[in-house]
Amino acid sequence: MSARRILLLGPPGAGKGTQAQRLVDRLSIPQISTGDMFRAAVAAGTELGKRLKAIMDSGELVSDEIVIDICRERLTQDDAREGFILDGFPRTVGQAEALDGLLDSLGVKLECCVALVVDDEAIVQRLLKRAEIEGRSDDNEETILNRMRVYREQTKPLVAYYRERGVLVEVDGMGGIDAVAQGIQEALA
Ligand code: B4P
Repeated sequence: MSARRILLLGPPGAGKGTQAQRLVDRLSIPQISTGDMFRAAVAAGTELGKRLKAIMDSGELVSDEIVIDICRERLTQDDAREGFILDGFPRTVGQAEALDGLLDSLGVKLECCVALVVDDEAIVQRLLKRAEIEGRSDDNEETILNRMRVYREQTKPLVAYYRERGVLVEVDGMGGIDAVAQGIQEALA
């Protein structure tokens, strides 16, 4: 049986969004992507969206307060009751602690944290390629390097955080999309 309360962790461009979509198709549980939620707010042109765009274009992180509020609301919706794939959240220890409290209050536990392991060089190449295809405004070299620095300083400590809680599985993210999906399937089994 596969785990159904899942967190995908990894640097920008590791394949979190790509693999989350595969899991949605396979497990029929929702993907909760903070990046997608923020891009939707930017596209809607709200005041919050304007603030988020400036932060995302610089490669910095949105404040824990905003992120936690949005995720609390999303995780308490009906479709997340039987499972979820967290993609891009949590990204700081503060967010991880808030998630623990939220899941406790819902009477559930995170079952598996899949950490995708990818070389820095591959990340830059993937994101520059995506820039050509999708034109995302945060996929330029300067912002990518800042996102990688922010990842090392603020998000990478979560690998140890989830290892200590006994739910971490590292998966090689360097293969093709199908090979990585297979590695994740085995990790969740
Ligand atoms: P995200 O949208 O999460 O940006 P990302 O890290 O680039 O996405 P992802 O890692 O999912 O990309 P993927 O590998 O799928 O966040 C954007 C911004 O939002 C952040 O910088 C931050 O400002 C803000 N934010 C989001 N969450 C936050 C939080 N919790 N707290 C604070 N701020 C937050 O795709 C990368 C590319 O690689 C794709 O083109 C894909 O096709 C390709 N690819 C994937 N797998 C591959 C493979 N195996 N081989 C070759 N190419 C592959």
